[in-house]
Amino acid sequence: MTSSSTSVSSVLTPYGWDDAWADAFAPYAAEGLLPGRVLRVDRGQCDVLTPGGTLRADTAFVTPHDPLRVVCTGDWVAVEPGGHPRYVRAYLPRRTAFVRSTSSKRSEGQILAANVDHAVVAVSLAAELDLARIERFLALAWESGAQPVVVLTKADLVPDAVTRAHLVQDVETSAPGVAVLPVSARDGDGLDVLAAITAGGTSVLLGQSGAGKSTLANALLGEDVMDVQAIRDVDGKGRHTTTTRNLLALPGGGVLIDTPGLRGVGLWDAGTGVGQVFAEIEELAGNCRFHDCAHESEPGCAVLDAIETGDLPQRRLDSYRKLLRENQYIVAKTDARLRAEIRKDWKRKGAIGKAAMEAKRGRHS
Ligand SMILES: Nc1nc2c(ncn2[C@@H]2O[C@H](COP(=O)(O)OP(=O)(O)OP(=O)(O)O)[C@@H](O)[C@H]2O)c(=O)[nH]1
Ligand SMILES: [Mg+2]
Ligand SMILES: [Zn+2]
Repeated sequence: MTSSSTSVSSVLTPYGWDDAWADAFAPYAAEGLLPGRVLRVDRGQCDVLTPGGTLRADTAFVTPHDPLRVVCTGDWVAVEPGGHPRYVRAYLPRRTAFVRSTSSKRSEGQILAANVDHAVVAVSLAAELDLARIERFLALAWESGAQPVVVLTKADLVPDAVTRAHLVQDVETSAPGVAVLPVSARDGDGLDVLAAITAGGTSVLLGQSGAGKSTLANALLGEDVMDVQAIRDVDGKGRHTTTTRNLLALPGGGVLIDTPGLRGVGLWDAGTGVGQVFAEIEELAGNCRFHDCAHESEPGCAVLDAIETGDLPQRRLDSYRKLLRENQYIVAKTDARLRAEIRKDWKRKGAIGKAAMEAKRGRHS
């Protein structure tokens, strides 16, 4: 018993394995399945780090029709010890999950990373800051259950300390409760602070293509593991250097998930996250005369008062309203879709059940 459990913990612990995961895995261990963490998912196959090494496994067994229930990088899974193909049989209940909707017009959820402790939003200082986009990423980051961090990359391109400090401050006002770190992979500035954060638990790097995520990953790894490429067009639309989500163990402890660039992120049932991004507005709202104040023209509105005095930028309130509206729209659409989805699920299960019964009967007769 000791030799196998020792190897389980010595291999998997650096990847985040702990007693709670072991407990959750116990029923699968009893079935002879192997525990592992998903390093990468690619067209129905995934690489899983197990105590015996990295295995390739098929994900088809784990409800492939629902994009939120597919196996994802960062998942802890129960995988078959052998077989052609070898299947992932289940994933353990996720502690956190970063989910976006693939487009703000449709209500399709997509899970980008599972079991993440730090959601690192990478924003390039080479381009003009888009605070609304940062707020949107942060809403999803908070909603995921992870602690968000904003990393302002390519700080070497803003050598003037005063300008740099202003940019950091602008982002800080849009990100209450979130650390904002200027870093340069080129000259190493700020990397130690980021490394201290990523040394604990699992971190995911998120952001637009060309933001410098993979360059940061390589800097934290101390070697060139991820491909890096110069941006060819300004908005980065024509180019995605990283194409899969990759989980990497860091030399200083902790694991890092590098992800392909995202053009944009649509909210996905992120009401709580939106509230956290605009914490100061929600706090002000507590002082409005009417508890259901819409902060539009009501008397005794503390939010409008703060706009009046300049304590709250109008841009923040506009952005808050926009994200709230978008979220309500997505949630309303999703409910209808989910209902249809669940119905389809029942039918599918019914069909599988019937097929299994028939197969059994065939075997026994
Ligand atoms: N000046 C400067 N350039 C950087 C820095 N970090 C990254 N770059 C450059 O930015 C470009 C894009 O970097 P990547 O690391 O490939 O960006 P990415 O976010 O991984 O892009 P995708 O994989 O497409 O999502 C490359 O040309 C890098 O050399 C930095 O700290 N300073
Ligand atoms: Mg990349
Ligand atoms: Zn109000």
